[in-house]
Amino acid sequence: MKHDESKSFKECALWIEFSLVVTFEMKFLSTQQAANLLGIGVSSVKRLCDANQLTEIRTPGGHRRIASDSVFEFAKLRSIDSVPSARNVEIPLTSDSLMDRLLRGDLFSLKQSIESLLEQQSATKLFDELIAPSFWQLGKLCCLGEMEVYKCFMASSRLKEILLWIRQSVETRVSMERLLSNTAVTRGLAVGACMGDEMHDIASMMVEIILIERGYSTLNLGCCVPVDSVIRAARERQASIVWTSYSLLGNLSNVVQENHSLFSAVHHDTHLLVGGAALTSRVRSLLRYTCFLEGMTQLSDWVQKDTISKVPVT
Ligand code: B12
Repeated sequence: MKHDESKSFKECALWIEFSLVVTFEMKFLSTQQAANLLGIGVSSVKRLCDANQLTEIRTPGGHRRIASDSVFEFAKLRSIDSVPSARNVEIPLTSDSLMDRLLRGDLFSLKQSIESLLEQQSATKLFDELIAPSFWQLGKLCCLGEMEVYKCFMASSRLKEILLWIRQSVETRVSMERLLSNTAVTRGLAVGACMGDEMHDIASMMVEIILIERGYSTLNLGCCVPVDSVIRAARERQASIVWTSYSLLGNLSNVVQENHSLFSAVHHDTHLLVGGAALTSRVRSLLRYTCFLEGMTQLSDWVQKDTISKVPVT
């Protein structure tokens, strides 16, 4: 009750502020002003303009100006549509809007959008076609100095929170399915780690989710893991898969050495799956592994083939 009252007070305040700005101050707003009023990001405002949901004109210099009454109408329509405030506007999930929302810390509504997306399409597509490209773009902006590097840390840790949440819900779904079909067995254990100095562990978290979804139990050791620990975990737990991911190669000869010890220690009983943008064809020619995979869709296909090849021929 208390929560609702404070929420409606906040909404009223927002609307009063909104109406004052719209009525007395201006007819056209900058994209930033429209974004502030709607509680969304600038790139989302631009997308709404492109989708003709907001009316825009262009200044002689080519900048967008948004008609304030179209912003007003948009916010009003959205709140009538049982959306409690203009802040909760459902924006289509694209790699731009995803990054926008991660940077704004809009995790609650982002989770809602991801949840509805995962009802229509696979996690592999979400990972390969939305999340990965939005982080590549973020990397480019940081390199060009157009984005503060601390924002990259911020977006990454928020994404990791979302990935943990996806993992949790995939795990729950898989164990429910197992319970309903009365099958307690998994396809085996997969052990994963980013080794050496590697702390880019987002792709590795995605691998874990896809493997859980495909019926494996997993042990993700995280990042900066010494190769000996990976070997021990794989052997003691009799892993059928070990996965590693490489975004940044520090010392190439160390990376090659670690990879060779891992491969020779486990390859008799275990598939070594590797991936990551740092594994160029030259680097790959120096490494030993069962399979190099470019993304989650390829991983999913590989798992499928691996299972088919294990089906006994009668
Ligand atoms: C996010 C990020 C960070 C975050 C990492 C957070 C985290 N916990 O992961 C933070 C801010 C901490 C960071 C730090 C650094 N970073 Co950084 N970072 C990035 C960034 C922007 C995104 C990486 C990412 O997570 N992408 C999302 C994933 C999903 O995409 P992906 O890795 O390509 O994976 C896809 C496929 O390759 C494949 N895949 C990958 N691995 C695997 C494994 C398997 C088994 C399978 C099946 C598939 C698979 O599937 C994925 C989905 O399609 C990249 C830019 C870029 N272009 O990648 C730079 C980047 C990787 N970072 C870079 C650098 C240099 C650094 C720092 C050294 C910066 C600094 N000066 O401090 C440090 C180093 C930290 C360290 N010791 O490792 C460079 C590396 C350059 C290089 N190759 O030599 C990059 C490329 C940026 C750049 N253009 O310069 N970084």
